Amino acid sequence: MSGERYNPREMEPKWQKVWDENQSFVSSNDDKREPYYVLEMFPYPSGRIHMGHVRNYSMGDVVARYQRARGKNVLHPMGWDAFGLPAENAAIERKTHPGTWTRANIAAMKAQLKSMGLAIDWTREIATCEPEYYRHQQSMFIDMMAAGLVTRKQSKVNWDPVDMTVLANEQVIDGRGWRSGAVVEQRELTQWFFKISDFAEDLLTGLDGLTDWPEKVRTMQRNWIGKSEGLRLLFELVPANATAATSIDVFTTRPDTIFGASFIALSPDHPLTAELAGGNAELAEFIAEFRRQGTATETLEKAEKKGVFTGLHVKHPVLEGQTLPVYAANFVLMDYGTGAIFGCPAHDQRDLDFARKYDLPVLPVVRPADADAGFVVGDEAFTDDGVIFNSGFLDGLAIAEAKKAAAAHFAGRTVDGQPQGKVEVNYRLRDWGVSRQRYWGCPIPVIHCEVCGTIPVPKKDLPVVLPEDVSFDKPGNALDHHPTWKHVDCPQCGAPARRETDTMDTFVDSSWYYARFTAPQAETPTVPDIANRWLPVDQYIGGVEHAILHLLYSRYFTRAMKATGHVGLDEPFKGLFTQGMVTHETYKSPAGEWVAPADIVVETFGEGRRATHLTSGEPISIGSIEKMSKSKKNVVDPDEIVATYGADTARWFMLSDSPPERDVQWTEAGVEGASRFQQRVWRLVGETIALTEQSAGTVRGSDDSEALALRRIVHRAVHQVGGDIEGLRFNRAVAQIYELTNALVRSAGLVAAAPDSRVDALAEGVERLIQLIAPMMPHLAETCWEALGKPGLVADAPWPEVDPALLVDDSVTMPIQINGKRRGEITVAKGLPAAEVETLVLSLDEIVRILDGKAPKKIVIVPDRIVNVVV
Ligand code: ANZ
Ligand code: ZN
Repeated sequence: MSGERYNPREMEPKWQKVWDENQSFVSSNDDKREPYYVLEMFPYPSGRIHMGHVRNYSMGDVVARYQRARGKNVLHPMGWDAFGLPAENAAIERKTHPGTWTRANIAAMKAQLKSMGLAIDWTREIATCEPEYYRHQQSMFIDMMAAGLVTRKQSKVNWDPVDMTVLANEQVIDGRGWRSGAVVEQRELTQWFFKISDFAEDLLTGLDGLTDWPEKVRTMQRNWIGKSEGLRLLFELVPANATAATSIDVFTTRPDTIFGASFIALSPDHPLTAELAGGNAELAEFIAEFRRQGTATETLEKAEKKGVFTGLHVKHPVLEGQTLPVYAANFVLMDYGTGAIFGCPAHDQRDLDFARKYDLPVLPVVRPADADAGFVVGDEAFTDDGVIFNSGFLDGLAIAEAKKAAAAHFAGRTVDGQPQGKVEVNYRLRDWGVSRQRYWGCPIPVIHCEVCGTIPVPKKDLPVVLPEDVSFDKPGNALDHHPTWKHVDCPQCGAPARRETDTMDTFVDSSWYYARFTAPQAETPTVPDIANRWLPVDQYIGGVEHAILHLLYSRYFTRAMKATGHVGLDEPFKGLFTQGMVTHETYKSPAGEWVAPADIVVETFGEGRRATHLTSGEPISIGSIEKMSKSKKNVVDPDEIVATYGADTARWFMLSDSPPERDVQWTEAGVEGASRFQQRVWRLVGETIALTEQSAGTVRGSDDSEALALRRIVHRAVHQVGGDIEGLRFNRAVAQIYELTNALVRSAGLVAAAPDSRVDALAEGVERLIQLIAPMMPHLAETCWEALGKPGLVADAPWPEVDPALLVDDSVTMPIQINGKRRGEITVAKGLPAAEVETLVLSLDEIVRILDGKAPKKIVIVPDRIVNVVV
């Protein structure tokens, strides 16, 4: 075998077949070994895998293979997040069915994933678009309805007035419908919600226990839940009979700034605003404009702060005889707090912008601790900590104390027969609207009957299956347009009734798939005993773009499944890892068009690099390094990489270059380096086999400190690579393996020069090396394992044992001086007593030669330090 190059194209399919036939990665629910569940976020079947997938799945695969070798019963499944809008768009473009497109994509991507040699239990594969999956989701929806976790309420949707249809957020481009180009409006529709806000506090405190999650993800979730403790404060309208209401209820987190209040602002959606708009054309126009603008948080934050005076005033709650004007303002949202605020421009930037525009007073009431009473605010609100001033009974207090004092003050007063101030906790987290007016999603299993109302589909009638014969000729919800599908008899009274035509947000599908994997063929959504044994997922790996919604929804859904008896736990993911992106240089033609890496050649000259177009020969400019994306064409196709270099090379490179949480730059040189390493390992194995054969039957040297040194290196590498994989420091594991390989190659050279001395240590070391690379380059490892004559598959071999004695570096090297001159050195065990060191020194060839038969006059030994011989 030696001398032949390793051929991944031949070996990779071979081993994939062997693993398949042996069912190597099929995990049993009855296995008594300790379970370990590793999961990568399942892909959307867009058509082809990209390098980001390769990186993500390579990491998960290393963990899966490593934990298997550690003797765990590993669950490592794969599935498809298969519902969603792109399939409908493809159906429109290609005149096909969304299911046809989706299933073809799944087949193509599955073949690609298989070519990567992933240790996946494909018997557990699920696709969320199949009735075998979504029937269980419907069943849980019904359970959740019964448990009071689901509600129906009015909510805003994007409405395309030309196509007469609801649009998904992605279908609104710069405020216009993607197909009609019409300006999108906001409309109120009755929609289905999961009452996730009931779980706000629990989802928040639960984060404290997720210590194996990145801190930044926990922070993002905390901010998203957005707990704020504040005060509900009533402001009396003057005169009292100006409107039907007699007071305005605001929510504030800063009651300490009440003396700095200069206006009240209502949301354009506030009922009082609507009431007043009846007699106020300017206000009515303002509301209409606000509705057109949309309520995406980003739009709101960027939009200029604007408002309209309503004509109303309220009594200043602490300054006798003064009043505050009431505005309607575009930066106050109806669905937070009470939809009304008091504005304190000196200490809130939005209020300040607003006050400057409408010439309202800016009265500072908090000053920096080192400022005096002359402190004023310019264009920037003062929002830091400080001392209260200009504030009557609050003067001199710190903010926290002033908040308490203000709360106590208003609790003791009444407006409209109620306490003027009430302490209240608010959460930014809104209920989860799951209704989508789209075809390609899980039908909401509900029937609307004129007599009985809205009733769940009886479980025996599940699944509610999507009709196959749909047309996408008309814009909007093809399910709703279907001629017959929605017409059913009421399961309760038998009268003609109507099916719900909303389908579920695809985030619902991905909120419980990890639980379904534990019993993917079960007749119930889960088998609780089995789910509880596998869950929580020990290690979840995916992109940071899912840090908020997917992970929060999954955490909620697990709680909802617990409440309905489907699982017995709260938190689905024990460990979370968010990997960085794969980047690549960008290239542009002289005409300014993006050019793909595959279409160019790059030459290096000295320090510089020059790119030219492969076919046209045009000079190509080399641009910045960006996340791989189709729009910039800076992508490399995993299929091509696998065809050229093999899957192992791609996997190795994805793991090697940067820490896994950071971005990794794909370069030609990098892949080639990985490929060369593969050949180097293969050559080393060949040499080792030859050396072992040559030395068979020869007598090994006894005292062999070189062999011991090599064994130390090997055991240390085994130890460290294991630790690095457990800590998900794949790049460090790779670096350790490189070092080990270097040491083994060096040692093989020495053994070849002086046969038979260290050959056993070398053989042991190479065997270990193969085990260490097996999680990362599994095909190469199997090939080497077989060549080394090891029985079975390396995929089934236990992780090598480490001899702890070989881990501690317990030797010291002591210089030997003869008559004050350094003449040699000796390596001995640390702390070896002087008498024993003396014996060893006197037996050294060199010393024997120098002494030439005479006894030394004196030997002085400082243990672990130095040997002095006087002759
Ligand atoms: C007076 C005040 C003075 C405020 C001050 C801030 C600074 P968080 O912490 O995010 O909960 N607010 C209340 N409801 C609002 C709504 N529906 N739309 C927009 N803004 C709203 O923010 C709470 C603060 O945001 C509240 O405290 C209120 O303004 C504003 F120097 O009240 B504050
Ligand atoms: Zn009925």
